[in-house]
Amino acid sequence: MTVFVTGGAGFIGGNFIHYHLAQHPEDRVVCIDKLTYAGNLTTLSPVMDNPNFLFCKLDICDREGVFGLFEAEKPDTVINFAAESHVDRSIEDPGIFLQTNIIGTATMMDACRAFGNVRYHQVSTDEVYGDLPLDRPDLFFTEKTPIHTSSPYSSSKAGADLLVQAYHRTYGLPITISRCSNNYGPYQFPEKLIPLIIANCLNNQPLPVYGEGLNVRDWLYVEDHCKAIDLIVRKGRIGEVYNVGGHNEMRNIDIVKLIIHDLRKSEDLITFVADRKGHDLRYAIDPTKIHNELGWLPETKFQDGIKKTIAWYLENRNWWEEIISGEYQNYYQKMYANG
Ligand code: NAD
Ligand code: TDX
Repeated sequence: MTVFVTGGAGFIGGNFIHYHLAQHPEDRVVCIDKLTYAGNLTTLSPVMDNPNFLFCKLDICDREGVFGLFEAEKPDTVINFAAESHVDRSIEDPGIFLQTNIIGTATMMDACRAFGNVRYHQVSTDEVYGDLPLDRPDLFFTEKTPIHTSSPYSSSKAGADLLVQAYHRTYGLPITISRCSNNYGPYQFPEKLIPLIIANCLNNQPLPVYGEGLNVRDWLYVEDHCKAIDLIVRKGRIGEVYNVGGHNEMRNIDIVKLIIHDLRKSEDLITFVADRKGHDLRYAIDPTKIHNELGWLPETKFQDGIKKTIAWYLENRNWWEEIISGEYQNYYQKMYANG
């Protein structure tokens, strides 16, 4: 089987490629990635020499390039991870989010249709459901929760998600969709909360916490997300949406303190900064459907996953130091200057 993985030089796509080649060594994996600021070829260096792996630098919005690659490689399955993924960047400049997340998704599905209705999986997000109130711990997102977005990022992901459902209903494209909660683990770009806090702790820099740090996220170790996607692609029902989440809700401030204590740093590093505009209060996934239908359950407990993640950032300083010393510095200065 030949699998196209878009966005494979990024955090989750990169972890997925490592997982897939280890679990299914008989498959051929072709990675399509534009190598934006978030793409990093070092993440893929362990598999670059694998004869069953091919890397292709390509924009998923480049119709001609995408159709050419389908013609040459004849994929059986496409898994679309490629996206602009950072909420704060979408608030600064939404345009590229609409382009990559919506037009890019349509382009990949058009190619799937043109080459014999290729099996397509969309990596969506729990952010399409908007948020839940902090004082209603009894409420969770199910697959039936209405789409109700807050940021340009989540709106662009919701647009893509709906388009995927439309291609199934209108053209019969064989699709599935996963909507996952917040991931953490190796190879996550240090603009996101957990790697940002680890990197700043290690450099004794202030730790920026938005608002009062009371917003709640439902954290899942990235490998558990990869397992869920692999299961859905192989055994999921065509046309269906599956929520993926770990029942592991935590307040941002508690995550920050946990990392501080693990690294034996001081809570004095915590700096409360201006809140994110439109900041979602709480995400919480109900994963009953994927559990009942496909037997999926998260395997990594947060206490273990966060230790593994911190150890990875300690052992792979080159990977993230190279990022934070480059162009990313300009972004960081702009975003956190008035903290
Ligand atoms: P990421 O930003 O780390 O990686 C995105 C990758 O996509 C990068 O390698 C980038 O170069 C590539 N890319 C961007 N635009 C492209 C384009 N036009 N053409 C080809 N490649 C392009 O993102 P991530 O955190 O790994 O997220 C992957 C997917 O999972 C996204 O679709 C995101 O919406 C979804 N998701 C993420 C989380 C999370 O917690 N990170 C949770 C749920 C869902
Ligand atoms: O410096 C910070 N300080 C802070 O308090 C940053 C970067 C974040 N935060 C807060 C905002 C959120 O409440 O931490 C929480 C997590 O923030 P992010 O890591 O930016 O993730 P989030 O906005 O929750 O979105 C993530 O989960 C869903 C991914 O980035 C998305 O791609 C995914 O769809």
